[in-house]
Amino acid sequence: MPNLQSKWRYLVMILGVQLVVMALLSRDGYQKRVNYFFRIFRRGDAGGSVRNQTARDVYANLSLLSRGPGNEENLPYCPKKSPLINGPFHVTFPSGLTLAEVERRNPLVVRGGRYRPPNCESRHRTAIIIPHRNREHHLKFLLYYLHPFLQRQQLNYGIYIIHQGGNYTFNRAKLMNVGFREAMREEDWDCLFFHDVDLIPEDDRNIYTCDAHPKHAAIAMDKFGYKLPYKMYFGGVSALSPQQYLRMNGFPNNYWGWGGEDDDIGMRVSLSGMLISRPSLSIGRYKMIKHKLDDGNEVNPKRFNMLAKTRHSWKNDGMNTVEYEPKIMRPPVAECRGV
Ligand code: UD2
Ligand code: MN
Repeated sequence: MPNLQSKWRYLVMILGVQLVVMALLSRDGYQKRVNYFFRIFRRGDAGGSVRNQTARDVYANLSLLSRGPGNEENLPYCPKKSPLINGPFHVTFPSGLTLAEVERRNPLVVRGGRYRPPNCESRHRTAIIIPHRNREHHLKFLLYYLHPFLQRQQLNYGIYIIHQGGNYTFNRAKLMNVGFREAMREEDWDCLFFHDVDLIPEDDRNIYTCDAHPKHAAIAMDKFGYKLPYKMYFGGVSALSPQQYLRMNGFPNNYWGWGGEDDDIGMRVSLSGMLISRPSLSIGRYKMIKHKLDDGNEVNPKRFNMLAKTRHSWKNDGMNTVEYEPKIMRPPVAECRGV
Protein backbone atom coordinates (compact mmCIF):
# COMPACT_ATOMS: atom_id res chain seq x y z
CA MET A 1 0.00 0.00 0.00
CA PRO A 2 1.55 3.37 -0.99
CA ASN A 3 1.71 5.77 1.92
CA LEU A 4 0.37 9.35 1.84
CA GLN A 5 3.72 10.87 0.78
CA SER A 6 4.14 8.62 -2.26
CA LYS A 7 0.50 9.37 -3.29
CA TRP A 8 1.42 13.05 -3.36
CA ARG A 9 4.52 12.23 -5.37
CA TYR A 10 2.42 10.36 -7.99
CA LEU A 11 -0.02 13.25 -8.16
CA VAL A 12 2.78 15.79 -8.74
CA MET A 13 4.32 13.51 -11.39
CA ILE A 14 1.01 13.19 -13.25
CA LEU A 15 0.49 16.96 -13.12
CA GLY A 16 4.04 17.47 -14.42
CA VAL A 17 3.46 15.09 -17.36
CA GLN A 18 0.19 16.89 -18.17
CA LEU A 19 1.96 20.25 -18.18
CA VAL A 20 4.65 18.98 -20.59
CA VAL A 21 1.97 17.51 -22.91
CA MET A 22 0.01 20.80 -22.87
CA ALA A 23 3.16 22.79 -23.62
CA LEU A 24 3.99 20.50 -26.55
CA LEU A 25 0.46 20.62 -27.92
CA SER A 26 0.31 24.38 -27.88
CA ARG A 27 3.54 24.74 -29.89
CA ASP A 28 3.03 25.83 -33.52
CA GLY A 29 3.78 22.47 -35.05
CA TYR A 30 1.12 20.83 -32.94
CA GLN A 31 -1.61 23.24 -33.92
CA LYS A 32 -3.29 20.66 -36.14
CA ARG A 33 -3.53 18.17 -33.30
CA VAL A 34 -4.94 20.83 -30.98
CA ASN A 35 -7.52 21.69 -33.63
CA TYR A 36 -8.36 18.03 -34.03
CA PHE A 37 -8.80 17.71 -30.28
CA PHE A 38 -11.14 20.69 -30.08
CA ARG A 39 -13.08 19.61 -33.14
CA ILE A 40 -14.27 16.53 -31.27
CA PHE A 41 -16.17 18.92 -28.99
CA ARG A 42 -17.41 21.12 -31.81
CA ARG A 43 -19.52 18.72 -33.80
CA GLY A 44 -21.81 20.44 -36.30
CA ASP A 45 -19.45 23.42 -36.87
CA ALA A 46 -20.30 24.09 -40.50
CA GLY A 47 -18.19 27.23 -40.75
CA GLY A 48 -15.30 25.31 -42.29
CA SER A 49 -12.63 27.01 -40.19
CA VAL A 50 -10.45 23.95 -39.70
CA ARG A 51 -8.22 22.67 -42.47
CA ASN A 52 -8.38 18.98 -43.40
CA GLN A 53 -12.08 18.85 -42.73
CA THR A 54 -14.11 17.27 -45.52
CA ALA A 55 -13.51 19.38 -48.59
CA ARG A 56 -16.64 19.50 -50.74
CA ASP A 57 -17.63 19.45 -54.38
CA VAL A 58 -17.48 22.99 -55.73
CA TYR A 59 -20.69 22.30 -57.68
CA ALA A 60 -22.65 21.01 -54.66
CA ASN A 61 -26.24 22.35 -54.71
CA LEU A 62 -25.50 24.88 -57.47
CA SER A 63 -27.85 23.14 -59.89
CA LEU A 64 -30.70 24.19 -57.58
CA LEU A 65 -30.20 27.78 -58.76
CA SER A 66 -32.38 28.68 -61.68
CA ARG A 67 -33.71 31.82 -63.28
CA GLY A 68 -36.93 33.04 -61.71
CA PRO A 69 -39.99 33.84 -63.83
CA GLY A 70 -38.81 37.12 -65.43
CA ASN A 71 -39.09 40.42 -63.53
CA GLU A 72 -35.32 40.74 -63.27
CA GLU A 73 -35.68 44.49 -62.93
CA ASN A 74 -36.78 44.51 -59.31
CA LEU A 75 -34.62 41.86 -57.75
CA PRO A 76 -33.61 42.49 -54.12
CA TYR A 77 -29.91 42.93 -53.37
CA CYS A 78 -28.02 39.73 -52.57
CA PRO A 79 -27.16 39.30 -48.87
CA LYS A 80 -23.83 40.79 -47.76
CA LYS A 81 -22.48 37.32 -47.13
CA SER A 82 -23.45 34.72 -49.71
CA PRO A 83 -25.31 31.73 -48.23
CA LEU A 84 -23.70 29.54 -50.92
CA ILE A 85 -20.19 29.86 -49.49
CA ASN A 86 -18.95 26.43 -48.52
CA GLY A 87 -15.25 26.78 -47.61
CA PRO A 88 -12.61 24.41 -48.98
CA PHE A 89 -13.42 22.25 -52.01
CA HIS A 90 -11.75 19.35 -53.83
CA VAL A 91 -9.47 20.22 -56.72
CA THR A 92 -8.41 17.38 -59.02
CA PHE A 93 -7.50 17.32 -62.70
CA PRO A 94 -9.40 14.49 -64.40
CA SER A 95 -7.97 13.73 -67.84
CA GLY A 96 -11.36 13.39 -69.56
CA LEU A 97 -12.68 16.89 -68.79
CA THR A 98 -13.97 18.79 -71.84
CA LEU A 99 -15.15 22.35 -72.40
CA ALA A 100 -18.55 20.90 -73.29
CA GLU A 101 -18.72 19.48 -69.77
CA VAL A 102 -17.79 22.88 -68.28
CA GLU A 103 -20.60 24.39 -70.32
CA ARG A 104 -23.08 21.71 -69.26
CA ARG A 105 -22.31 22.27 -65.58
CA ASN A 106 -22.78 26.05 -65.87
CA PRO A 107 -26.12 26.57 -67.61
CA LEU A 108 -26.57 30.14 -66.33
CA VAL A 109 -23.35 31.47 -67.87
CA VAL A 110 -24.10 33.45 -71.01
CA ARG A 111 -22.20 34.71 -74.04
CA GLY A 112 -18.84 36.24 -73.22
CA GLY A 113 -18.39 34.21 -70.01
CA ARG A 114 -20.85 36.46 -68.16
CA TYR A 115 -23.01 35.61 -65.17
CA ARG A 116 -25.26 37.31 -62.67
CA PRO A 117 -27.06 35.66 -59.78
CA PRO A 118 -30.53 34.55 -60.89
CA ASN A 119 -32.45 35.47 -57.75
CA CYS A 120 -30.85 38.65 -56.45
CA GLU A 121 -29.01 41.74 -57.62
CA SER A 122 -25.29 41.29 -56.99
CA ARG A 123 -23.48 43.89 -54.91
CA HIS A 124 -20.26 43.40 -56.89
CA ARG A 125 -19.11 43.49 -60.52
CA THR A 126 -15.86 41.61 -61.00
CA ALA A 127 -13.89 41.00 -64.20
CA ILE A 128 -11.37 38.18 -64.39
CA ILE A 129 -8.46 38.85 -66.76
CA ILE A 130 -6.51 35.75 -67.84
CA PRO A 131 -3.30 36.13 -69.89
CA HIS A 132 -3.11 33.24 -72.33
CA ARG A 133 -1.25 31.41 -75.08
CA ASN A 134 -1.03 27.65 -75.73
CA ARG A 135 -2.57 26.71 -72.39
CA GLU A 136 -5.99 25.46 -73.48
CA HIS A 137 -5.53 22.41 -71.29
CA HIS A 138 -5.07 24.58 -68.15
CA LEU A 139 -7.82 26.97 -69.18
CA LYS A 140 -10.34 24.14 -69.25
CA PHE A 141 -9.58 23.23 -65.61
CA LEU A 142 -9.53 26.83 -64.46
CA LEU A 143 -12.95 27.48 -66.00
CA TYR A 144 -14.34 24.27 -64.54
CA TYR A 145 -13.54 25.51 -61.02
CA LEU A 146 -13.74 29.27 -61.42
CA HIS A 147 -17.33 29.47 -62.67
CA PRO A 148 -18.96 27.68 -59.70
CA PHE A 149 -16.48 29.37 -57.31
CA LEU A 150 -17.65 32.82 -58.49
CA GLN A 151 -21.29 31.80 -58.58
CA ARG A 152 -21.07 30.70 -54.94
CA GLN A 153 -19.95 34.24 -54.12
CA GLN A 154 -23.02 35.71 -55.85
CA LEU A 155 -20.94 37.98 -58.05
CA ASN A 156 -21.91 39.64 -61.28
CA TYR A 157 -18.84 38.55 -63.24
CA GLY A 158 -17.22 38.28 -66.64
CA ILE A 159 -14.19 36.22 -67.66
CA TYR A 160 -11.83 37.68 -70.29
CA ILE A 161 -9.23 35.45 -71.92
CA ILE A 162 -6.51 37.77 -73.21
CA HIS A 163 -4.75 35.73 -75.85
CA GLN A 164 -1.41 36.79 -77.29
CA GLY A 165 -1.43 36.05 -81.03
CA GLY A 166 1.62 35.02 -83.06
CA ASN A 167 4.88 33.49 -81.85
CA TYR A 168 6.66 36.54 -80.50
CA THR A 169 7.98 36.34 -76.91
CA PHE A 170 5.18 36.22 -74.33
CA ASN A 171 4.38 39.37 -72.32
CA ARG A 172 2.16 38.63 -69.33
CA ALA A 173 2.00 42.13 -67.82
CA LYS A 174 1.19 43.90 -71.08
CA LEU A 175 -1.64 41.43 -71.71
CA MET A 176 -3.09 42.55 -68.36
CA ASN A 177 -3.08 46.17 -69.56
CA VAL A 178 -4.88 45.08 -72.73
CA GLY A 179 -7.36 43.13 -70.60
CA PHE A 180 -7.98 46.12 -68.36
CA ARG A 181 -8.74 48.40 -71.30
CA GLU A 182 -10.97 45.95 -73.16
CA ALA A 183 -12.90 44.87 -70.05
CA MET A 184 -13.53 48.46 -68.93
CA ARG A 185 -14.64 49.34 -72.44
CA GLU A 186 -17.38 46.76 -72.11
CA GLU A 187 -18.59 47.31 -68.55
CA ASP A 188 -18.05 49.54 -65.54
CA TRP A 189 -16.38 46.81 -63.42
CA ASP A 190 -15.71 47.60 -59.74
CA CYS A 191 -12.85 45.14 -59.51
CA LEU A 192 -10.46 43.31 -61.84
CA PHE A 193 -8.75 40.04 -60.96
CA PHE A 194 -5.51 39.40 -62.86
CA HIS A 195 -5.31 35.63 -62.90
CA ASP A 196 -2.70 33.12 -64.07
CA VAL A 197 -4.37 30.41 -66.12
CA ASP A 198 -2.85 27.58 -64.09
CA LEU A 199 -3.87 28.64 -60.56
CA ILE A 200 -6.98 27.02 -59.13
CA PRO A 201 -8.46 28.49 -55.94
CA GLU A 202 -9.26 25.90 -53.28
CA ASP A 203 -11.55 27.78 -50.91
CA ASP A 204 -14.60 29.86 -51.84
CA ARG A 205 -14.20 32.14 -48.81
CA ASN A 206 -11.42 33.77 -50.87
CA ILE A 207 -13.85 36.41 -52.08
CA TYR A 208 -13.19 37.88 -55.53
CA THR A 209 -13.93 41.51 -54.69
CA CYS A 210 -11.52 44.41 -54.21
CA ASP A 211 -10.18 45.86 -50.97
CA ALA A 212 -9.20 49.40 -49.97
CA HIS A 213 -5.68 48.55 -51.23
CA PRO A 214 -4.51 46.33 -54.13
CA LYS A 215 -5.03 42.72 -53.14
CA HIS A 216 -2.64 39.86 -53.62
CA ALA A 217 -5.00 36.88 -53.49
CA ALA A 218 -2.62 33.97 -54.16
CA ILE A 219 -0.90 34.16 -50.80
CA ALA A 220 -0.70 30.38 -50.24
CA MET A 221 0.14 28.14 -53.20
CA ASP A 222 1.01 24.46 -53.11
CA LYS A 223 4.12 25.24 -55.19
CA PHE A 224 5.53 27.36 -52.32
CA GLY A 225 4.36 24.96 -49.56
CA TYR A 226 1.24 27.12 -48.95
CA LYS A 227 3.37 29.99 -47.66
CA LEU A 228 4.13 33.44 -49.01
CA PRO A 229 7.60 33.14 -50.65
CA TYR A 230 8.58 36.73 -49.74
CA LYS A 231 6.83 39.79 -48.34
CA MET A 232 6.63 41.87 -51.53
CA TYR A 233 5.51 38.92 -53.69
CA PHE A 234 2.63 39.94 -55.96
CA GLY A 235 2.49 37.13 -58.58
CA GLY A 236 -0.18 34.62 -59.50
CA VAL A 237 -3.52 36.27 -58.75
CA SER A 238 -4.01 39.91 -57.80
CA ALA A 239 -7.00 42.24 -57.69
CA LEU A 240 -7.28 45.99 -58.20
CA SER A 241 -10.14 48.42 -58.57
CA PRO A 242 -9.96 50.56 -61.74
CA GLN A 243 -8.92 53.54 -59.58
CA GLN A 244 -6.07 51.59 -57.97
CA TYR A 245 -4.96 50.24 -61.36
CA LEU A 246 -4.79 53.68 -62.93
CA ARG A 247 -3.15 55.23 -59.87
CA MET A 248 -0.13 52.95 -60.40
CA ASN A 249 -0.27 53.46 -64.18
CA GLY A 250 -1.28 49.82 -64.65
CA PHE A 251 1.37 47.18 -65.24
CA PRO A 252 4.66 47.51 -67.21
CA ASN A 253 4.61 46.84 -70.99
CA ASN A 254 8.26 46.00 -71.50
CA TYR A 255 8.84 42.73 -69.66
CA TRP A 256 9.16 40.21 -72.50
CA GLY A 257 9.57 36.58 -71.38
CA TRP A 258 9.45 34.99 -67.95
CA GLY A 259 10.00 36.83 -64.69
CA GLY A 260 10.42 40.22 -63.06
CA GLU A 261 7.08 41.73 -64.05
CA ASP A 262 5.38 40.51 -60.85
CA ASP A 263 7.98 42.29 -58.69
CA ASP A 264 7.72 45.41 -60.85
CA ILE A 265 3.96 45.39 -60.25
CA GLY A 266 4.52 44.94 -56.49
CA MET A 267 6.89 47.93 -56.52
CA ARG A 268 4.37 50.07 -58.39
CA VAL A 269 1.87 49.45 -55.61
CA SER A 270 4.17 50.98 -53.01
CA LEU A 271 5.65 53.65 -55.33
CA SER A 272 2.13 54.98 -55.90
CA GLY A 273 1.54 55.15 -52.15
CA MET A 274 -0.60 52.06 -51.64
CA LEU A 275 -0.24 48.94 -49.49
CA ILE A 276 -0.75 45.27 -50.30
CA SER A 277 -3.83 43.62 -48.85
CA ARG A 278 -4.07 39.82 -48.56
CA PRO A 279 -6.56 37.16 -47.45
CA SER A 280 -5.47 34.85 -44.65
CA LEU A 281 -3.09 31.97 -45.35
CA SER A 282 -5.82 29.45 -44.65
CA ILE A 283 -8.18 30.94 -47.25
CA GLY A 284 -5.98 32.31 -50.06
CA ARG A 285 -5.00 28.80 -51.11
CA TYR A 286 -4.32 27.71 -54.70
CA LYS A 287 -3.13 24.65 -56.58
CA MET A 288 -0.85 25.34 -59.54
CA ILE A 289 -1.16 22.88 -62.40
CA LYS A 290 2.36 21.56 -62.92
CA HIS A 291 4.08 22.68 -66.11
CA LYS A 292 7.42 23.45 -67.74
CA LEU A 293 8.57 26.84 -68.98
CA ASP A 294 6.76 27.46 -72.29
CA ASP A 295 8.43 27.90 -75.65
CA GLY A 296 8.30 31.59 -76.42
CA ASN A 297 8.43 32.57 -72.73
CA GLU A 298 12.15 32.18 -72.04
CA VAL A 299 13.57 33.67 -68.84
CA ASN A 300 14.05 37.41 -69.31
CA PRO A 301 17.77 38.10 -68.68
CA LYS A 302 17.14 41.86 -68.41
CA ARG A 303 14.66 41.57 -65.55
CA PHE A 304 17.00 42.61 -62.72
CA ASN A 305 18.30 45.66 -64.61
CA MET A 306 14.75 46.66 -65.42
CA LEU A 307 13.63 46.24 -61.81
CA ALA A 308 16.43 48.53 -60.67
CA LYS A 309 14.88 51.28 -62.82
CA THR A 310 11.21 50.81 -61.93
CA ARG A 311 11.13 53.75 -59.56
CA HIS A 312 12.04 56.06 -62.43
CA SER A 313 10.15 54.29 -65.23
CA TRP A 314 6.72 53.46 -63.78
CA LYS A 315 5.12 56.77 -64.68
CA ASN A 316 6.29 56.56 -68.30
CA ASP A 317 5.49 52.93 -68.99
CA GLY A 318 2.09 51.42 -68.31
CA MET A 319 -1.52 52.19 -69.13
CA ASN A 320 -0.53 55.58 -70.53
CA THR A 321 1.68 53.97 -73.20
CA VAL A 322 0.08 50.60 -74.00
CA GLU A 323 -0.41 49.92 -77.74
CA TYR A 324 -1.82 46.84 -79.41
CA GLU A 325 -3.94 45.57 -82.26
CA PRO A 326 -7.09 44.03 -80.82
CA LYS A 327 -8.95 41.13 -82.38
CA ILE A 328 -12.07 40.57 -80.35
CA MET A 329 -13.25 37.02 -80.82
CA ARG A 330 -16.86 36.32 -80.10
CA PRO A 331 -17.52 32.69 -80.90
CA PRO A 332 -21.14 31.60 -81.33
CA VAL A 333 -22.96 31.18 -78.03
CA ALA A 334 -22.69 27.39 -78.02
CA GLU A 335 -18.91 27.58 -78.24
CA CYS A 336 -18.29 30.42 -75.88
CA ARG A 337 -20.71 29.60 -73.07
CA GLY A 338 -18.42 28.60 -70.24
CA VAL A 339 -15.51 30.64 -71.63
C1 UD2 B 1 5.18 32.78 -61.90
C2 UD2 B 1 4.03 33.60 -61.31
C3 UD2 B 1 3.39 34.42 -62.42
C4 UD2 B 1 4.41 35.26 -63.16
C5 UD2 B 1 5.55 34.38 -63.62
C6 UD2 B 1 6.72 35.18 -64.19
C7 UD2 B 1 3.26 31.91 -59.75
C8 UD2 B 1 2.18 30.99 -59.41
N1 UD2 B 1 3.04 32.69 -60.81
O1 UD2 B 1 4.54 31.85 -62.74
O2 UD2 B 1 2.36 35.23 -61.88
O3 UD2 B 1 4.86 36.31 -62.34
O4 UD2 B 1 6.10 33.61 -62.56
O5 UD2 B 1 6.43 35.70 -65.43
O6 UD2 B 1 4.26 31.96 -59.09
N2 UD2 B 1 1.25 32.12 -69.96
C9 UD2 B 1 0.59 31.56 -71.07
N3 UD2 B 1 1.32 31.03 -72.09
C10 UD2 B 1 2.67 31.02 -72.08
C11 UD2 B 1 3.32 31.59 -70.95
C12 UD2 B 1 2.60 32.11 -69.90
O7 UD2 B 1 -0.64 31.52 -71.13
O8 UD2 B 1 3.27 30.53 -73.05
C13 UD2 B 1 0.46 32.79 -68.90
C14 UD2 B 1 -0.37 31.84 -68.07
O9 UD2 B 1 -1.52 32.51 -67.62
C15 UD2 B 1 0.57 31.54 -66.95
C16 UD2 B 1 1.22 32.92 -66.70
O10 UD2 B 1 1.33 33.47 -68.00
O11 UD2 B 1 -0.07 31.03 -65.81
C17 UD2 B 1 2.57 32.89 -65.97
O12 UD2 B 1 3.51 32.09 -66.66
P1 UD2 B 1 4.06 30.68 -66.08
O13 UD2 B 1 2.91 29.93 -65.54
O14 UD2 B 1 4.85 30.01 -67.13
O15 UD2 B 1 5.06 31.14 -64.96
P2 UD2 B 1 5.20 30.61 -63.44
O16 UD2 B 1 4.36 29.44 -63.16
O17 UD2 B 1 6.63 30.50 -63.11
MN1 MN C 1 2.50 28.78 -63.79
